[in-house]
Amino acid sequence: MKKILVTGATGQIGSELTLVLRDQYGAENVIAAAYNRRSSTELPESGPFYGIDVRDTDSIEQIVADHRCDTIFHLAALLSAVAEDRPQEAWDINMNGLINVLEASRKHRCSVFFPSSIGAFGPGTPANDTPQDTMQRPTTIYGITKVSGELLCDYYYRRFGVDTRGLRYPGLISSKVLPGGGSTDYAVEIFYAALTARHYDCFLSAETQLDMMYMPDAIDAAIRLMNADNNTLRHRNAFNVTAMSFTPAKLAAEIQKHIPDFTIAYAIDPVRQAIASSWPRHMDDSAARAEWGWQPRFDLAAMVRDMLEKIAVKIQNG
Ligand code: AKB
Repeated sequence: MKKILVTGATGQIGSELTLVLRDQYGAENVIAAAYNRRSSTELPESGPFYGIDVRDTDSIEQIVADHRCDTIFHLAALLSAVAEDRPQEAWDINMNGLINVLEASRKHRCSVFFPSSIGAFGPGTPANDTPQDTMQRPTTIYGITKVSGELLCDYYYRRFGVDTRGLRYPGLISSKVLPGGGSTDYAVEIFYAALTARHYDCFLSAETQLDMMYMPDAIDAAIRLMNADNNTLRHRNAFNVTAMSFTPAKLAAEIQKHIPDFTIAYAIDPVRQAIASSWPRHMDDSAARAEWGWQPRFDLAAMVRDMLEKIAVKIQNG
């Protein structure tokens, strides 16, 4: 049976991934670690939980050694908008956290999952059908840490044989957890606004087109990649993956099919707009499909239907 450590376990991906892994592998075999231990009661109550700072080398190594972990999902990181506000801290957390995890993995022979992002691309990258292997010159500190992370994971695989694997996630949409400081957060906020105020002021322009994915697909992709046959992987660390690609206007129109009196207006945040405008509109994810069978389940219509149902229940229950 696998022994898994999840860092950033109380974050946007971690909160859901940890519970799915506990279901699949047994609660005692999935160790959750997070900086903010008070932001979840579900995780500490359902299995082993540690409050740690990923920049602290010793505490990561201690957990890996004590629990004899063989796999690490390293999710702890600052997202794009908050990283732009605190660039030095973003470099410190995103890069030193990763190297600590890679070092612990080298010493204890763990496999590592590292989430990269559409943020690893920049304005010089082809924006449509962005190839798997292409120019990467991001202009944000978040993107710089993601490209560096991809390269560092490649290096640990080639130099030390650490089984590192990763995905370039698009904007992620979850009915359970609010995102914290990303440039694609509008695609979650809009549902709460639609169901409560029937109106949303969007911080990106109507025509800003970006790749997106519903969280069940994002979790399935991470687990599927980590379980893929090593011999079929040619890219390993930074697979383009997408499930849908839309603009705020298109998302609003889809919501209006369910809530006809919903309205949207645009109050553009120049920082998040500049970040989003530097990212691809639609990635080519054929390498992920060919090498390990990536196949999303949710398109725009299915995601909107499910989000509205689930968030309505959440709002009703307070
Ligand atoms: C962000 O907006 O920072 C993230 C991402 C696309 O990586 N959602």
